[in-house]
Amino acid sequence: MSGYDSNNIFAKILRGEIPSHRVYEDDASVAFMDVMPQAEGHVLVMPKAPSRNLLDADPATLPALIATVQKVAIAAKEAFDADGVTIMQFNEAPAGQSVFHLHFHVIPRRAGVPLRP
Ligand code: D5M
Repeated sequence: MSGYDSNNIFAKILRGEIPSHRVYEDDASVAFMDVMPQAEGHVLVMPKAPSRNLLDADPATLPALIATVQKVAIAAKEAFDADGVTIMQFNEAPAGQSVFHLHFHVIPRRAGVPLRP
């Protein structure tokens, strides 16, 4: 499967057509709270550019995007007084992707607290 469907839910969030709780935004990326958090403070980071997933992304856009992931991870760890941060990213449905606009999960972790399924 390949290609980009501009009706995906994150594209609608980017266009402001559906609400989201944005916690960070710059010229190239947006971070917003996950509505099905696997731990307290679960944030999603996505590029504004229309990429289906990492396999589909323009490599030139990735340094800025991963820098945003790092910035959000540091802020989330601090804000939620976490002991660590899990970063997850899925490509295509068999690998766990359910929304087909590139995004990274940024999940603050507390010692001894497993992720919610
Ligand atoms: O994960 C897609 C993630 O997107 C999953 O954790 C739920 C989350 N999600 C779905 N709809 C919304 C809205 N409307 N706002 C915020 N978060 C949302 P994947 O990596 O594709 O498996």
